[in-house]
Amino acid sequence: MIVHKKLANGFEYIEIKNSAAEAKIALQGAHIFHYKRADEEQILWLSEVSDFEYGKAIRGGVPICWPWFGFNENKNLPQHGFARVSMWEFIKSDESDEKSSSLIFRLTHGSQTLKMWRYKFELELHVTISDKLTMELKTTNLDCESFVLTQALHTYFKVSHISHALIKGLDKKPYLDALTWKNEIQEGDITFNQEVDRVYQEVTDEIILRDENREIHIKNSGSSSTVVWNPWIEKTLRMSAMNENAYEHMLCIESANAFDDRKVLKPQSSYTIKAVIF
Ligand code: TA6
Repeated sequence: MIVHKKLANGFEYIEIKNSAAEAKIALQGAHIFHYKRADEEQILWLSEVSDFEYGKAIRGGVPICWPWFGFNENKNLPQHGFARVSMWEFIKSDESDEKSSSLIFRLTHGSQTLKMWRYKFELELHVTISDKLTMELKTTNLDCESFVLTQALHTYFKVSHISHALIKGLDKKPYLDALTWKNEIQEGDITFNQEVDRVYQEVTDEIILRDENREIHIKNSGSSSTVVWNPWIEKTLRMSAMNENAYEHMLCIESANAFDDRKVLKPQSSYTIKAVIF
């Protein structure tokens, strides 16, 4: 079942339910903010105090960072790009399989985007909601010149407690520590006892998030960089739409094309980044 819903303030989202899972996807940003498999705990974390207002990114779920990851050289432009605060078009859905629902959302250039980023583009998110959450983000360059693209599926995962969380699959990978701007090498699994904000490179294997007796797998394609982030105590206090203890129950594992993993798209070419969470 796929239902188009609207909050009292007019904020629109799509609600999806099938025999395998349920999800909610806002039209602003094609932002998946709820994904839950049947008879299981929520997999995505959503802030209890998230905004659901046009022009403000939802805090949690899977914000789409596009067409730049991080800050733009023009500091007047939004961090992580404009896609997540733009209104996307819900193009179509397919519910032919009772255990799987597929949806397509699209964003194309317009007067607002051209003011921030001068290129013509088409951006599509293909989402499949089943016992897996599959997200494919396809960028097509409709302009007459090449452009540089950095992006991320900035996925917030819910954890029982950050002290129980452990990330496997990044051992020996080089990473840029965004807290020190130093290049480091990961030693062993990632655990959390302080703020962590790292951009891993040369990522090829499946990443596993282990939380008590639960394992979540993330399989990426079209991406060799992964961002791992937990704001810990101090940064959480400075973040918008996060309760002070929010850091205890979330962490981000972001499938990205960031820093050295940036992409250059020639005119009429396309590039797809894909993440499967299961
Ligand atoms: O991906 C990690 C990060 O860049 C953090 O440094 C933090 O800024 C986070 O993204 C959230 O950014 P946002 O713009 O959503 O508040």
